[in-house]
Amino acid sequence: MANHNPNDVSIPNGNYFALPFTPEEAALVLLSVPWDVTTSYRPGAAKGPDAILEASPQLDLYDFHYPGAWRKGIGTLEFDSTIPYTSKKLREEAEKVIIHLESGGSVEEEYAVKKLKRINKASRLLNEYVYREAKRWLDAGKKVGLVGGDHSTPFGLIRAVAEREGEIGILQIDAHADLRVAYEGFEHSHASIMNNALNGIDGVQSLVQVAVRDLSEEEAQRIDSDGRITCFSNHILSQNRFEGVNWQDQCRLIVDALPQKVYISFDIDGLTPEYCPSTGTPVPGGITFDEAVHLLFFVKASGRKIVGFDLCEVVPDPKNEWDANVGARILFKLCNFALL
Ligand SMILES: [Mn+2]
Repeated sequence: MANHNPNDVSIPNGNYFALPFTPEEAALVLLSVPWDVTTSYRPGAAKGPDAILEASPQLDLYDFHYPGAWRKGIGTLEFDSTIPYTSKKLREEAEKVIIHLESGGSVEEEYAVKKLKRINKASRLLNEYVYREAKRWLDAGKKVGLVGGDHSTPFGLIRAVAEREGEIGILQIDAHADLRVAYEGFEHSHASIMNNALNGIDGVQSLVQVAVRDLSEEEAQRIDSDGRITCFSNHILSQNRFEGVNWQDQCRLIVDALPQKVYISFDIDGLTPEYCPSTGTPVPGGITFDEAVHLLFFVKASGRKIVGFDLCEVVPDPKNEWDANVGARILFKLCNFALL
């Protein structure tokens, strides 16, 4: 750290943003979870952490909201290197299940049952792993951020944070509601993370969704009937905008719906697709990069505490760095807001 000159060109060192901190020295640690077993449309989120890590040293460290926040330390955790292999292997199984369902098969047929059993068991093990890792570092007094992976990956982190903090609210920026019940038979589908958090984690007292714009009827009914959920859908946000409500006032409405302790779950597809062209399930509409950053700032400026966060569904394009570049910049803002 003593030798780190933030004005020099950063030399990649295997850490996010090429920062010089060990996890022990850092106030915040990042856990990479390269896992995308249940992605339904276009895989690749398992490659997100590596790509973001590789793109991140090109960022300049000056933060316009909180200059020097990084000096508190952002550490990069070693992760279980078998995760991407298990993910790849199980993805092949999951794809067979999806093809089976798409061609009229059911999740009750033995062909699917056996595969689903294996996949669901592995997903539970992954959740346990993330929970243990997160708990270990939370117990050491650190904040923990997770870099996915698909949107199923943060379950263990949300659980560990909620256990520690008591009642928390989740701010979810996402094109999808992720309230499916065992989507395609996968208990821990990327499309089920918020259903699983609300049903499976006691401390999660509220969910505030932003930019949701691709929704099943069942999910819409769930939003209407579950008093813990407030959805600022893309539809509502656009309508307000067209009627002249500015983004600052929309941020106030969103943040007012959150409790004091906020966990941020950032699915990159919540942004407009120009910022995440390669993500697994892109949807037109969404909020811009600047709007997302202002919303995060507003959470912090309201006096709320950011107790943890994840960034998921960043899929790199092998031919260009843009998706990873945007991901690295969102990740840096998440870290800096969480550090203060
Ligand atoms: Mn999602």
